Amino acid sequence: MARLTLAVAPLLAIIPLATAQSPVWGQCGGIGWTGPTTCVAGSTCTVSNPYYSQCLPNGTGTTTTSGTGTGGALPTGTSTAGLSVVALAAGKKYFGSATDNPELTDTAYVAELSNTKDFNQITPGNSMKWDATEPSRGTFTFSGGDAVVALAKKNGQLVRGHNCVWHNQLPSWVTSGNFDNATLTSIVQTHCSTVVGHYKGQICKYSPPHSWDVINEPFNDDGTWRSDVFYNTMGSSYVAVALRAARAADPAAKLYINDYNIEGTGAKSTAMVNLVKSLKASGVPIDGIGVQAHLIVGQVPSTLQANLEQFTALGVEVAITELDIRMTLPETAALRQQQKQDYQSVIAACKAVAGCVGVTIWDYTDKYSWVPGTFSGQGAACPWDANLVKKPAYDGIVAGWQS
Ligand code: 9MR
Repeated sequence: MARLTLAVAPLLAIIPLATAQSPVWGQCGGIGWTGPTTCVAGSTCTVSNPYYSQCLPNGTGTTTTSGTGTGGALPTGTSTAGLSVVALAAGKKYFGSATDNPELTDTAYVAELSNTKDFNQITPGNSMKWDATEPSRGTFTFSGGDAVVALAKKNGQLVRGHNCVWHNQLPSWVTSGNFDNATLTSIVQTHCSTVVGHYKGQICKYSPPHSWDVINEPFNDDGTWRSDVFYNTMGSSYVAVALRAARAADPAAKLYINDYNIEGTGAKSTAMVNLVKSLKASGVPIDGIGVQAHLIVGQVPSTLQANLEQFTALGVEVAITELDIRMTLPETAALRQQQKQDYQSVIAACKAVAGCVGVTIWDYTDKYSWVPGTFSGQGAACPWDANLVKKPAYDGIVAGWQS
């Protein structure tokens, strides 16, 4: 339990403490933290992420933890409809969550992740990436990805494969190999065909990846190509090379290009439209555009639905692949209510677009969200809080599918 309640403070007073209490805003927990794990009066130890807990001041609308998992004074979600139940009722294929291997030892977390009324799809957050699957050239390791697929199979959940080619989480043998075009082309082919081939599905409704983010984040925000080892060595040809290799390795998988900041119309979305058009014109296999949707409370783009429509008009499906909606901490009741509206808007946009096949949230609980570790002072982006209590966002998702 990373959160400590002030209600147990009197009990702690009789326990000899090896260390002093942390000050307001001080660290009070997290993996590897050996300092104090209690906070001075007037503040509460609150989980930001598995690596960092912080003493946040009380009385400012923060989750003044009760230790009972009720989310304190903040409003919570009340619906019991089931997020995938309502998504399927709306004609979609899935509602899912990202997950990650270290989280799979958390029994309470896994129990909810395995609740197929909420999630009939999961995405491995890290364990199918290049650094995990081909840490040295030609040596493939699938244990992490296999564990996620095994869980999905046990639960009867779909899997989205994530990902084959990305500028990030690349081993240095790829980034620093100084390969020429022909050699890197062969490396990309081998990587994508081996990884996608490993997870190739039989004719089976569940568990084998039913879609793959073959290409992840190819563009800069202004719509120009991202300068990475693939583009710098192969030009834009790496996209077709990877897609063709993936198609050959698993002809049944839906092949996606996935990116962020392509939720609304704009230069980056236009670049995606143009790329998909040119791939289709050249006969390169492409089935879908993944819209990550790492959004900010109060800032859901008003052109989201129109943008999804311009994507599906190209003859591909779309999916919301990594949805979360972050806020500047501390959480307040008002922010939670706005977040509920924002989740509802995103889901309603997917619902309204026939070719939007499903939505995946980028983990379901703030306990394991990537946000606080990347955006300082921000978080609370997921529909469940760090105590695995549903927030109003849950009800917003249900309302979106039922709109
Ligand atoms: O959730 C992932 C996190 O655990 C990793 O530290 C991070 C490293 O880059 O990648 C996160 O997932 C990213 C995803 O693969 C692609 N889109 C952005 C996601 C959030 O950073």
